[in-house]
Amino acid sequence: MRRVITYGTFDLLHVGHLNVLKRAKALGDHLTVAISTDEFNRDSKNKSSIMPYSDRAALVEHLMSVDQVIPETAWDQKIRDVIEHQIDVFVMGHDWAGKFDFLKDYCEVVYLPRTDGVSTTEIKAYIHSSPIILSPYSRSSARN
Ligand code: C2G
Repeated sequence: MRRVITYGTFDLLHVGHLNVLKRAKALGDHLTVAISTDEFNRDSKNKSSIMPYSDRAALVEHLMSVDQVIPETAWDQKIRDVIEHQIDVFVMGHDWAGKFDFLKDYCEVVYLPRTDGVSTTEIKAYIHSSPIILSPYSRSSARN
């Protein structure tokens, strides 16, 4: 079994995320996705997601391409993940090209083209430019 891993926040899941996950899975038989926790985003990636980790993980976990979701809690967990999960291929979008070449000592490293025209940042900017409405994540009733 050829095992693939990729990492990300996957906030406001969109087709760019779907494409990289589909393409990553096509490189093997089993895909593990390490999803950045809310704390890792806040403390280390200097980014905040609209959707909490629990929702982001649930959505990604239920995608046909994805076999397993694990939390990403630190930049330096990748070598341990590759070893512990017996990973053959590490995949990231091309915006990370070269950043994870140190993993070539442990597995194949593949950078895939990003999907043009869509990003969580653009979606957030569009939402913020729209009429003011409360985020459903700030209203407990909206979640039932
Ligand atoms: N992506 C893509 N096309 C887009 C948007 C994103 O291919 N239009 C890819 C990114 O290149 C990345 C994955 O989707 O491989 C997840 O993107 P993000 O959720 O933005 O993740 P990021 O903030 O890049 O975090 O340790 C690595 C980090 O956790 C990656």
